[in-house]
Amino acid sequence: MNEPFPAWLRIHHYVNFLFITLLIRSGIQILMEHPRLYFNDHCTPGSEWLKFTRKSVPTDRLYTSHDDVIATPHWLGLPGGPHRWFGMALDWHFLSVIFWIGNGLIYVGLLFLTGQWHRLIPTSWSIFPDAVATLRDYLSFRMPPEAAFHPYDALQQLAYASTVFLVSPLTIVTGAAMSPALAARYPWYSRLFGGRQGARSIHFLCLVGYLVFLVVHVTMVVVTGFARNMNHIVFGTSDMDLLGIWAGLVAIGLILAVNIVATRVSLSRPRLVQNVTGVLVDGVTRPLLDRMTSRQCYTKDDISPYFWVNGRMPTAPEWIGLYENGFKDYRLEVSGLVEHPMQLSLDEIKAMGKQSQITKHNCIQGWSGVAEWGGLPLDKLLKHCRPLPNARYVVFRSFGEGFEGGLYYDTLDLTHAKHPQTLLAYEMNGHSLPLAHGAPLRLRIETKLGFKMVKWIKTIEFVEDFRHLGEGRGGYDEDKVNFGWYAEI
Ligand SMILES: Nc1nc2c(c(=O)[nH]1)N[C@H]1C(S)=C(S)[C@@H](COP(=O)(O)O)O[C@H]1N2
Ligand SMILES: [Mo]
Repeated sequence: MNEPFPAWLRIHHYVNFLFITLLIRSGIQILMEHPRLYFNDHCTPGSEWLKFTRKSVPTDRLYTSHDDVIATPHWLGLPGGPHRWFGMALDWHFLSVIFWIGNGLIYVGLLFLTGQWHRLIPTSWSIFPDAVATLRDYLSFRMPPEAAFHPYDALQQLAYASTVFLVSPLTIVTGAAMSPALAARYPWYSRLFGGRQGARSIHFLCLVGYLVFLVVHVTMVVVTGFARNMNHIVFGTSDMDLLGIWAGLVAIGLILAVNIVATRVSLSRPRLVQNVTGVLVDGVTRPLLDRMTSRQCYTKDDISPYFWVNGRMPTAPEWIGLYENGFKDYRLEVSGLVEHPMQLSLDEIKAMGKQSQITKHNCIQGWSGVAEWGGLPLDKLLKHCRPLPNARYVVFRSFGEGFEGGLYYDTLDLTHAKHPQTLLAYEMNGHSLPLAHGAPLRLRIETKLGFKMVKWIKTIEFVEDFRHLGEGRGGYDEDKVNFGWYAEI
């Protein structure tokens, strides 16, 4: 009756715990980038169902989502720290999730191949009344005799089964629903969870579920025959000696050590971590997401009453002079590897064409918002300026600086530049682009995260490679905050 745990299951258990710790720590840091949770995709301040900040959003001055960030301590976040380290938290989250899912699939596969599923999956409805009875015992602090735990009691079986077969899949599918590429291509998918914010909130509730599970699980392991339980999960024996406890503590120590090293290496060698995680994460996500085109067509009723702003307003006298004159003297410079370099006024850009679309904006920090954007499809501009055969990327440079100093820029490949919903937007919700949202011209790329959409565009340049620009990562936030260039998750 007290069947030992097979070796694969014991190994899986600790590998799983390692990745869960990495996921929880990086996840908390990601959450703190926009410490508000909603069940609506407008993210209007005040409509949160839960917030982790005391700050309220002022209405008398510009308040950006960058101002809302809460820095996480290094022991809590992975790697922790202010916004500057946020990209690294995403790197760890996505890297860990690949291994966590891989480990989970092996586990579930072996569970069914070896018949071990009998431990977890209830086979009789009596599980529910039995679980209630067990719960009543616990609540009255009556410990059942130790033998009652082998095999699992009803409550334990329900807790394990629901964590493995309900909470974990739900965490995965809601995580995926936050991908801007997936949500742009299949808007119905994120609607299943009540939109991006519903998915984000459920993803958070799953985190709470894991934390509760962890606390109860560890407590029960300790109070219901610690020595035997530890021998059981570490060595697969039912011995009563202390060896299992010590070996288990060593395993937990190793997991702690990996966490410490991961934090330290991230802070001291960020580029190294960015390169290694980038290869793996892009390798898995790019084939899935990079070919997706946006199929969004929201209606006027979907437009958000409030739309968060991000980025630092340009302070360059050149831009200030332009806006004081209603952007009449604005000239967009189109240069680089093109047959026809151009200098375009706003009127000329408008005369080249206009497309309107109502789409959802997804900021990497977590918030979203729906707006109607009007502008020139970038593809049309390409037909006029005619990129040369060796042109592979388009560089968008802003009048404005980023939060770490230095001009904001980003790059896009020609395929995405030609996407049907890629726009040089000069209107938002039927009016000319508001100053804070990027006047006179901003980019809209509807399958990617917000940071790719350069605001206050000054120049467009076609290049063969972007490694000679900035710090060589293809964009300001890629250079400074370690964001991934593809920006599709
Ligand atoms: N020039 C410039 N463009 C920028 C940014 C910035 O800091 N500077 N922030 C980006 C980010 S992170 C987001 S989410 C969007 C926000 O657009 P919004 O302010 O119109 O909501 O702009 C993007 N474009
Ligand atoms: Mo963003």
